[in-house]
Amino acid sequence: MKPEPANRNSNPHWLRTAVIYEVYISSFLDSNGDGFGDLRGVVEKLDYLSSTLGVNTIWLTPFYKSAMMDMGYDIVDFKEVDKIFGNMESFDELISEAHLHGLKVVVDFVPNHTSDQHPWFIKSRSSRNNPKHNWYVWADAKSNGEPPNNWLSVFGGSAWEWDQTTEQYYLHSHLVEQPDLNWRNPEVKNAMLDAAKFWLERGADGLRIDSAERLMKDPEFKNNPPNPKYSSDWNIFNSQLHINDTRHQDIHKLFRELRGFLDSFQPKGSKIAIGETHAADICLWKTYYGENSDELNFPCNFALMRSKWSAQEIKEVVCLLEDSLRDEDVPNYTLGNHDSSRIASKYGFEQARIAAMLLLTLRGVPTLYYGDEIGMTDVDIPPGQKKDGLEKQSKGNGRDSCRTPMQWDSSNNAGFSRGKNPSLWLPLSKNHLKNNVEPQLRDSGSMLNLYRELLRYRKSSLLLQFGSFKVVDVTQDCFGYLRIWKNQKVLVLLNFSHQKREASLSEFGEGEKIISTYMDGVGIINLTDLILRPDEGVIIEIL
Ligand code: TEU
Repeated sequence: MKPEPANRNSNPHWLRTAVIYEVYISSFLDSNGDGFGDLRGVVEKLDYLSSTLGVNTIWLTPFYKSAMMDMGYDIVDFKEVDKIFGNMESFDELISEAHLHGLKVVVDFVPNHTSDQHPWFIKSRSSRNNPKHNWYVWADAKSNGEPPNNWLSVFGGSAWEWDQTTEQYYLHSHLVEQPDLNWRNPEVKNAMLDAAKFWLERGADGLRIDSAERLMKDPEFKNNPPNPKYSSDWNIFNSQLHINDTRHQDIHKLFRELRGFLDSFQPKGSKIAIGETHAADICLWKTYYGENSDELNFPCNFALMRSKWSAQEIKEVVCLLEDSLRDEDVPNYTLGNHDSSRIASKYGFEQARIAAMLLLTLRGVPTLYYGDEIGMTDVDIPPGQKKDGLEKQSKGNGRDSCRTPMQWDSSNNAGFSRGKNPSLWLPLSKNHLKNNVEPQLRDSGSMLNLYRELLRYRKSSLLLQFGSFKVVDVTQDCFGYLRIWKNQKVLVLLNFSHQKREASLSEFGEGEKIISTYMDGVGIINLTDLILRPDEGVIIEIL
C-alpha cells in the first residue's frame, strides 16, 4: 500500500478531547459464566463507561485468537476473535453499541511478534527454505555456538532461542513463545497492515501499537553497548543501552508509512495510532510524533509512572513535557496499566485521589486503567493460580496482581461473573465486598464519585480540554498549576503530603473552589490564606 503523507495537525477532534479507559477484557465482565471476561461483557458495561463514569474512548486489550501465554499478546490468528472472548458477531456488536454510546474504540495491535503457535511461525521454523522463514528474525550462532549478539529479552535472559530444526537462533524480545516478526520483509508489513485494515474496516477507530519501538532493529544485529548508569540492584535488562535491539532510526519511516496507511481511511485523519513507547529520554521520545507531525498521533508517555511520587518530581516531569512539546503535539499521561502495580497500591488510597485529579486536569489525553476509579489494589496471587507467562520466564515478576476481576457489586463473584460457581481466571481481591462500584455510587465522597465529578467537569470545560498550562509556586510538597483559556483561569493545587499545608497565593485574590478531593466544601475562597488539608487536591476557578 502506497503511503500518503499526513497533514500537520491532522489529529481528529475526538482524540484531542479523549479520555481513554483501558478495558482489560479478561477481567471486566464475564457474560457467559466461564470465569473469564468477554466482549459481550464489555457491551453490557457501555452505559457504565459512557454515562455513569463518563469516559469517551475505550482501549480494548487483545481479543484475537491466542495461545494465552501472554494473555492475548501472543497471537495465533490476527483476524479471528478468540473463543474465550466471544466471536466476530460480539465484536461487531461491541463496535456498533459503543458508537451509539458516543464511545470511540481503540484496539490493541500487536505487530512486533506472534505466538510460536502461529501458522506463519510453524512454517518459518520448518526449514530455512520455507518461504515463510524470513518472516521472522533468524540468525546463525557464533562460531562457539553462542547467540549472535548480547540482546536481552524484556522478560529475562537472552532474546535468542536456539531452534534445532533450522539450526539457527530466532529472536524473541518477550517470551520464548513470542518470536519477533521481521518487519524488514515487505511481505510481513503487508500482511500486518492487512490485519490492521480488517479491524479498522469493521469500525475500530484506532490502534494502540504494542511494543511499537521494537519493530525496527539494527539490520546488522550489532551488540547493545553497556549502560554506564547501570546499578546492580536494577533489572539486568537495563544493564544495556537498547539502541540496536529497539528504536533503530528506520522506525520513523515505518511510523510515517503507518500513519499514511491510517490516513487512507475516510474521513482522512479519523483513524489514529497510539504507540506503546518506553523511551525515557524525552528528546528521543518526542521524535515519534514526527518532524512533520506525520508519525504517531501520540507516543505513550509513561514518565509519570516512572517518577517518584513527590510534588517536586511530578512537577519536573510535567514541566519537562510541557516545555518539550510543540503546539500540534497531543500530550498524554498515564499512571496505571495492565503491566504495572495499581495506583492505590503504589501511592495509597489518599494519594490515589491526588493521582485522579492530576491525570484529569493536565493538558492532553489521560489514560485510565479499569478499576483504578474505585481504588482497586494489587492482589497477592497464590502460586498455583498465577497465569502470566512472564512469571514462568522470570519468577516473581508476573503481572497478575494488577489484573484481577473488576469489582462491580457485593453479589457473588463481585458481579464480575454470571456463572453460579465458576472458577474465576484470577481470584478476586479480598476487599471486593467492601470495595466495589455499587456502594461507591451511593457514597457521595467515594473515589468513584470523585472520578465522575472530575470527568463531568473536564467534559464541560473547554479550558481543561484545550487551555494552556502554567506552573504555580505553592509551598513545600504541593504541586500547583494554572490552566488558562481566553480570559478564564483555573488553578489546580495538589498536596502530595499527609500533612496540612498552608500557602498564600494573594496574586490570585478570590476564587471559587469547584472540586476538592475530599468531595466537600466548595464555594468562594480567599487565596491569600489558603489551607490544603492532608492529601487534598482542589480545583479553583479564579474570579
Ligand atoms: O508491553 C511491553 C513491555 O514489554 C513492557 O511493558 C513489559 O510488559 C513490562 O515492562 C514488564 O513488566 C506490551 C504489553 O503491554 C504487555 O502486556 C505484553 O506482555 C508485551 O507488550 C508483549 O506483547
